[in-house]
Amino acid sequence: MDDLIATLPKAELHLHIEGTLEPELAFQLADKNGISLPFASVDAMRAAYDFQDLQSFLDLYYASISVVCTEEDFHELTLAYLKKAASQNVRHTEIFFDPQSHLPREIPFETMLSGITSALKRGETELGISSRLILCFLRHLSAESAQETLQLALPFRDQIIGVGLDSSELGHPPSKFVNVFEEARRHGFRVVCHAGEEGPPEYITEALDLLHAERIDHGVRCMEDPALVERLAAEQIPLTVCPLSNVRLCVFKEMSEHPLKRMLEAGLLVTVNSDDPPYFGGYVNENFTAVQQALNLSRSELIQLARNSFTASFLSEPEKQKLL
Ligand code: ES4
Ligand code: ZN
Repeated sequence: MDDLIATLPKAELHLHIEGTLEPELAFQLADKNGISLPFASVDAMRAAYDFQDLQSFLDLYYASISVVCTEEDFHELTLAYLKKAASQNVRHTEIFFDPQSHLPREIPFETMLSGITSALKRGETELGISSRLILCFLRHLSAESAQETLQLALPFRDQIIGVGLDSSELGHPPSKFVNVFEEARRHGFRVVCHAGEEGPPEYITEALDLLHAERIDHGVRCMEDPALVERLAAEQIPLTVCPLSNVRLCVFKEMSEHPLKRMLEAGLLVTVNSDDPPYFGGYVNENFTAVQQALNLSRSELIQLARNSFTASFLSEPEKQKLL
């Protein structure tokens, strides 16, 4: 099964570039930029990846990214992820970035974007991995702050395929961001939204009906609402599921309780993704292996999941056909 997982061509659709920072690179950049990390060593940093919930992870995630400062740093971070993804036979990736976690550190929008996009170009030419970029608004911040961020992105509209919504879900429903998503859609951005990770199934419905999300990130709590499952299946709304993330953030106690297999059986268009790989214990293949073993997925279910990842992508139909 591990051979099949390793050799299947895959697309990754739920990956935060800030969340790919490996402790080794974090210490290297901290040293270079003269910034101190609250850990004595790489091992101590890794040992701190023990989370009670989404917020305890986010606190560490936002603190750690402070070492990524220059265009070159963003380039190095992104290229390291692309190399890892390519080594796991990921052929296409749609990457989130969080401008609002860098703007307060006085990093210009153009600096982060140039560092990331120049690495994505090298990914295409040197590694054969195609990519798209999705700007995520931080939902614990205000709608006004999201609006300001969108304005910064408008001159770079051609380099960013869509917008999403991430960070602390509870208490920050999609409805808070109706206006900014409306404007983003007017400018032609595609729309995705984290919903139903820690938040209730109602947030998934809001993401669909109020933000016009085309894809739901996580969405696992839809399983609490049979009518919603029926709708998601009928409309074939993709759900970008991150199994190791869900277990490490205590959405489910153990992998054997993860609903991924039941989601497939319900006819949902689910995909497997890594979210923030070093924090949660693995890249996309480790996520496939973990669910395969815990849920006893068949070869045909693994193949279905890999196919779904291309179907659910923002590639054009001819591009999908070439990769499938
Ligand atoms: C995230 Cl797992 C998760 N959920 C919400 N927002 C995030 N940002 C980075 N990882
Ligand atoms: Zn995520």
